[in-house]
Amino acid sequence: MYSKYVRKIIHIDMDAFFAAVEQRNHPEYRGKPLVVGGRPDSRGVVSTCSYEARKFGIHSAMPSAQAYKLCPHAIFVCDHNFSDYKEVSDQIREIFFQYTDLVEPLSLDEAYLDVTENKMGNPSATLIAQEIRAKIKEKTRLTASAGVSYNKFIAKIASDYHKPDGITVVTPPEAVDFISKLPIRKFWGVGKVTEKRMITMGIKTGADLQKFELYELIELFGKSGPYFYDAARGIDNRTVEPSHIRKSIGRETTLKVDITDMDEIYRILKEIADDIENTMERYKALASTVTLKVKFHDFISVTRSHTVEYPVNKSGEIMNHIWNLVSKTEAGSKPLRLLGISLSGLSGKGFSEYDPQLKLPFEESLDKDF
Ligand code: TTP
Ligand code: MG
Repeated sequence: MYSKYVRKIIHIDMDAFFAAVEQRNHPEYRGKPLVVGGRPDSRGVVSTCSYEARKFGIHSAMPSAQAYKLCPHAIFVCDHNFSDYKEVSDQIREIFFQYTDLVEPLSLDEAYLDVTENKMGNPSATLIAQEIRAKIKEKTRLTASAGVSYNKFIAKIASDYHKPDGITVVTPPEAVDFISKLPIRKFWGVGKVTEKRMITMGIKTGADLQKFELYELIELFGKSGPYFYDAARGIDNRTVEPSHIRKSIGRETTLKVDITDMDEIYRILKEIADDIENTMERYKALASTVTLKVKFHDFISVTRSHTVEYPVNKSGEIMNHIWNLVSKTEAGSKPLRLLGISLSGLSGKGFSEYDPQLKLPFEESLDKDF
């Protein structure tokens, strides 16, 4: 038995979510490679794909054209049936709330639950997770995977461990061993760039990370150092936050070819700003900080932020600030491969309500380093 202060956290994540909904709704799609996302003849990317398609190497955020090359006979669903996905999302959420009010949705198909104390008075988080998975299957005819542990970090990684339709339980005594086997990419905050850097330092797995002293990790990774130190030891005290308050609204685009032309840079940023204006409108939000992100051809990313005197939400206003920030980078001389804008310091009605629409395919790579 563990101390009563040990928390019981479940992370639930639906399997191949959009693709699974399509296969459920269209029996003729079942058992086949299926891609949901942009058209293969466009610059669009894959939102997700069925497990049959994953065997061909297709994955989220990959250009649809590349997915087509890998598997020309795959079924491409390019019109999003968003209301179907939202309906399932509401159904699973209703199931979560039967157990606890401490539910933190991360996206349409994914949530953390703190079941340390739960409405059923059930002391076993593992049994609760199994019940939830069974109820989801019964109600939606779709499968979900679950991770059960004593903190968010491990529960989330665990839910991925026996996907699809699996459950993984990691108890406190098992945690350090579990983490030692993880590829470094699995750690939250490790995107492509950090992964590359870590690998050059010989850090490939959790075990490698565990060898570093706290001061060494601070030297190497600055303010992320203490986070990596704790994570490697299975320490994560973040609480499950019931209402997921959006902290930023942003969008980024990886360009088809690297560019230096300032007119072209302006045009693309304006397109992004227009898109963000629409989202801000939906949220009825205003933002006090405007951030530009650029990634150069050598994969070096730079962000520049500006906190504005008068909060903004219109594309024109956003562009005024962004264009100023562009001049503080090497854009124009050094070839660019990615452009992004993000607004934070949000205020106003509506924005605090989680909006899954933000995780649609045109939102390209969800770079964890941003
Ligand atoms: P995920 O849970 O990341 O993926 P998934 O449910 O499709 O597959 P898995 O079995 O590995 O969990 O994302 C949930 C949904 O969010 C996914 O079905 C489609 C959407 N999505 C995008 O639109 N763009 C993306 O880049 C990602 C990662 C997901
Ligand atoms: Mg999922």
